[in-house]
Amino acid sequence: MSDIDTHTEGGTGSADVDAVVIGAGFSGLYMLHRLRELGLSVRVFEKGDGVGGTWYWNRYPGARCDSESHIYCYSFAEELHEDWEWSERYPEQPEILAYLQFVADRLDLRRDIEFETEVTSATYDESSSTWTVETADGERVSTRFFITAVGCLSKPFRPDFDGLDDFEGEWYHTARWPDEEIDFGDDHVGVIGTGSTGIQFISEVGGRADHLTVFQRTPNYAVPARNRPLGDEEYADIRANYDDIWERARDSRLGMPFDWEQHTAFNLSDEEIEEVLEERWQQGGFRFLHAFEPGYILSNAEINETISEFIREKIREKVDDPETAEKLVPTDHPYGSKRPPMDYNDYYGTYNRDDVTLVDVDEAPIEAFTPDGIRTADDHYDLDTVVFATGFDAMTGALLAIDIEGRDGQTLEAKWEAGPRTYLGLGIHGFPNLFTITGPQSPSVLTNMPMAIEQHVEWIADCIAYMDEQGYDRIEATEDAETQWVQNTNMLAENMLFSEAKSWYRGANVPGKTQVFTPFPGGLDNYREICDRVAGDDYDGFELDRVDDAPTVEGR
Ligand code: N01
Repeated sequence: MSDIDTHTEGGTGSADVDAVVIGAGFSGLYMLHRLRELGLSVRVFEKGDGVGGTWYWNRYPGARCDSESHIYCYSFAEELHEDWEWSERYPEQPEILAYLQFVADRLDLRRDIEFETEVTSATYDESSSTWTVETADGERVSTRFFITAVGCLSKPFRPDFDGLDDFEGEWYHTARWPDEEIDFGDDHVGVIGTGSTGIQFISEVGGRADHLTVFQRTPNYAVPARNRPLGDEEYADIRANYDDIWERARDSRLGMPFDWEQHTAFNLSDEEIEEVLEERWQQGGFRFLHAFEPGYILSNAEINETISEFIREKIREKVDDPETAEKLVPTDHPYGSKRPPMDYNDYYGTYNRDDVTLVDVDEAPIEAFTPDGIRTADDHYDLDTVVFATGFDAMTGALLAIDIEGRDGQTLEAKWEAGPRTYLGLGIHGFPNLFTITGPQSPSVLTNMPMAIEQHVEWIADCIAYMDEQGYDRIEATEDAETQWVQNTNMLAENMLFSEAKSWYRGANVPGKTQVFTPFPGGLDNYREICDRVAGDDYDGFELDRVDDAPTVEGR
């Protein structure tokens, strides 16, 4: 239970705290810090028993971040860079978790975080303009501001296969991995899913199990990450240039400070394009997506096909058996229209091993689990362990898992029945004083996440400071602004190649989910400018007002 006063009257005229934040990952930790700097009282509720969010839960073998470590961290405090050093070009899950623990300690954040506490509902009271947030153990806390920091990829998705209850082996979901080492030594292991997670897992576990069977529905374009230790000299150089690195990352489409060889390929011959791509292939990771300006790659079908074909050829070169190679070659979607995965450990070479089998479950779908394995439309596979690398109910799943009720008794679930509707991914009409960090229709997952998170957290903190300065109690996105923002996001997505893929960006991975493109695809740089303009224009598109029965927060 909380050590703070709670009140149960559903009260008017007072609130327990200024802000409740849900989640103690990258977003929640920084939000807590910024609000505290404003002198506000804050409670953070976190379901896990420690900080970390995504990096608390995703501990599967091979879990690593595809953003480079020197930019996959907070940029706001120099002291954090001075006292932290990443060991590799891409950080492994334990190292990211250790980083977030280090930040929580350094900023003394834990004292305001209640761990192992799941928020089940949040209800808005119009007369006092407060939210009452309720937890699974029945605690109720009233707050002026309700801020979600629940992550975009945090509600795991597991397909509902017949017979799973009868399966006599073990099964795991990568996003709920046990906090202990699993020895696959003598096991026949099956893995379902070949997205970013599956690709990391497969190349890590291939060769560590007696046999690994990969159930692939859609092949992907894995680009070599080219991970390596970060040397002292390289690190000194990063430290010396951090100001410039952050400035370029903030002012970029993807929140990454990488230059491109050429803005477009319009004036290049086929040979010159090939040269650019080969150079970027050698650099690896998201630098490959910067061979040309990423927005151009993601919207020009011709150059995209050239790049897609370049990767397809690389796959064919790496896989010995031509039939297996063709199964691994993606042809159903353009490169980048689904989140591009990274290859850390010779992913494609894994399929040259005798103890690894690729099964095409697009051709012959999984029909059911049996007591000793998986039955597909044309075969049965004996398995001791099955790993679901089947992803997430992305973007909206974690928000809708909380029973959120706004003005006039409207629930978020009802409002979003036909897909999420937000203004800037930050505010929702009908849900005053609710802020959604990296919410739907903000750049979030199309960027280096910490950059998008910092921009949101800082915007929200500035907005609350502005409201307090001006004496406003309530802020709500207008219906018009919201409608225009949703239309704008959809229009941008339709004009890019994203519309050609069945991706989790559009909710296509979860049966029955409304399919609508969810992140804002216009770039973090443009988005930042829009948000700054909105704030500079007295929060254009939001309605701000005073409330007669506005709450006071005790003890502040
Ligand atoms: O999930 P996914 P993920 N039968 O949804 C398959 C981030 N991430 O966990 O493509 C058979 O991409 C599904 O098949 P298909 C990153 O943003 C970040 O891998 O739908 N297969 C697909 O192959 C990433 O994009 C890092 O046809 C089924 C797989 O399961 C996001 O997380 C590291 C199926 C799911 O792939 C999600 O990645 C790792 C079924 N019924 C992940 N249902 C970082 O670097 C689903 N599949 C930070």
